[in-house]
Amino acid sequence: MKQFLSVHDVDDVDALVAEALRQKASPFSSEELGRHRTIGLVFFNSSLRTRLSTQRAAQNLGMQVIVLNTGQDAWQLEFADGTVMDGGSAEHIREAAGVLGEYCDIIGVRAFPSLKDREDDEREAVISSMVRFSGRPVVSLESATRHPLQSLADCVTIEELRTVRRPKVVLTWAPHPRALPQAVPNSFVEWMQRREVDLVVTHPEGYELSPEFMRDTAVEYDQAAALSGAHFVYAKNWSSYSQYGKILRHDPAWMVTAEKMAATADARFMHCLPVRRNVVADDAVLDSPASVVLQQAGNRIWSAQAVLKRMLEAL
Ligand code: AN0
Ligand code: CP
Repeated sequence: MKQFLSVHDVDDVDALVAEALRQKASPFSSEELGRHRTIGLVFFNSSLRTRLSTQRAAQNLGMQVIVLNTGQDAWQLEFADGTVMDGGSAEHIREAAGVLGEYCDIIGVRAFPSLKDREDDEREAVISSMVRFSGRPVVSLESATRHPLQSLADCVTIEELRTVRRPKVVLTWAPHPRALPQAVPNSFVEWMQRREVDLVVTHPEGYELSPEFMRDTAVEYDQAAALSGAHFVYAKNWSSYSQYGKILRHDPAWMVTAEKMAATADARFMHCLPVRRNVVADDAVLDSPASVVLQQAGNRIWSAQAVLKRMLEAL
């Protein structure tokens, strides 16, 4: 695998899920593969799971890991070409990415959207500049529009826990006090489209995801109707795509509650984390045996390990 920016970089999703499960069963089976190889993880935004699970995955493969938190530690970067850099930015991405390419064999990047200018966010300036100017394979640690390592871990978790051949998977919008990206739901939808599941997305009007991601995925505006018969309930907030980056409502009626879970087909509760308790889902859901959020977070290691293994094999 030459890069991992979206599901479109994966030929065979089933095989990658199977690889992640093999890595989970035998974490150190490829510890020679990454010997004398270095991965650089570059964070433009906060992270707990992505940072630590990707480090664990790389270490299990025998790699060295270096981490750069650009916000606090590095020079402020310029992305636009042809600018006179007499403002706040001390370094251009052309040099910064090129330097990272000198130091690393593989580069991971996290860069959230501004949620201010849709076209600008969709250009994915940070991650595409890293691809262009580093000359190294790049793995997305969540870009402006996608979070593929999360979605792969979600596929692994559903594969482990499904009780029927073709489970009903419901992605439900949930309230949140801050404007969040569409990256997690976008990716979840495009990965689920490659799995044997019945996917339904439910959200209030105005929260329609981009048609580029949704394609022919079913939308049900009535949350109760969507949750009926669900085997997996995946909660996530996102800001509006049509009224780009806006919070249209805080409606607590969309929070996932134990009562709502009781009306499903004994569904498992999923969330990518971090989750705001009693806003997105109530304590009773998160503390119930139905919640698989920790298993899901644990699977971030094996997903990253499967991806890095494929990338190392292609070096
Ligand atoms: C981020 C988001 O919604 O994209 C990261 C989730 C993995 N969440 C927050 O900023 C709370
Ligand atoms: N789920 C996830 O990506 O978490 P972090 O933002 O903590 O990395």
